[in-house]
Amino acid sequence: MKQILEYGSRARRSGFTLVEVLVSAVVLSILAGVLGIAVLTSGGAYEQDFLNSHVDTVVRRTIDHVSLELIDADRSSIVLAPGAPFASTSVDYRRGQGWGGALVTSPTRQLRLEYMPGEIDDGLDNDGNGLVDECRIVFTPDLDTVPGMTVTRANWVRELLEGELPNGIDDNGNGVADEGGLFMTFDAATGIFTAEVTLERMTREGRLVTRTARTSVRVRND
Ligand SMILES: [Ca+2]
Ligand SMILES: [Ca+2]
Ligand SMILES: [Ca+2]
Ligand SMILES: [Ca+2]
Repeated sequence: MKQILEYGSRARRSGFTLVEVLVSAVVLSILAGVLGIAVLTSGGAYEQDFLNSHVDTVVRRTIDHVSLELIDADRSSIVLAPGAPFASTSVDYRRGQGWGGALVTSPTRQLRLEYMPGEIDDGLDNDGNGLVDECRIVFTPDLDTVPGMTVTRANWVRELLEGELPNGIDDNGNGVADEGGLFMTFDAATGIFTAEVTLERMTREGRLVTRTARTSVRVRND
């Protein structure tokens, strides 16, 4: 009997009590939770950084394309479509392509803002991507003979320019109310063409990434 008691006593000293096991389990679960949150947070931060960089790149590339298209246009061919509520979100123009006694121009080209496929103008996120009434910029290289041949130049363009709400008021203070996410002006007297574009994406955590780029060029051909 004495031997058995001594053996039992040694066993209790070298093993773990139920309380110790439970405490260890709780500590481990807390550590796992902290680690999980850290991983998720770093994943969210990575996605945010990626989208910041991506949207920066795309908005810059989009506005550069608009500049390159319009800088060589024939000034007399530029027609902006005012179309309320998206003031001047479409431009028709012909590019100068050389001289043959007079300026030789391209067929009519067009850049315009339109709603993304699957999205309609109803104040709702129809396609469930977190963005409401988002648009895209569509380029038509030959509006005269093949108007159906188009190229999408940018997706996820904001319906209205950054800072604007659809309320009939000039929220961002640029002198125009409710201007579109592709907003263009042309001053025929000076030949100055300007364009602004706002792109917007949403992270999986629901954070918006919004970027706007602007260009101003003097159209060469008058
Ligand atoms: Ca949407
Ligand atoms: Ca919609
Ligand atoms: Ca407004
Ligand atoms: Ca405005």
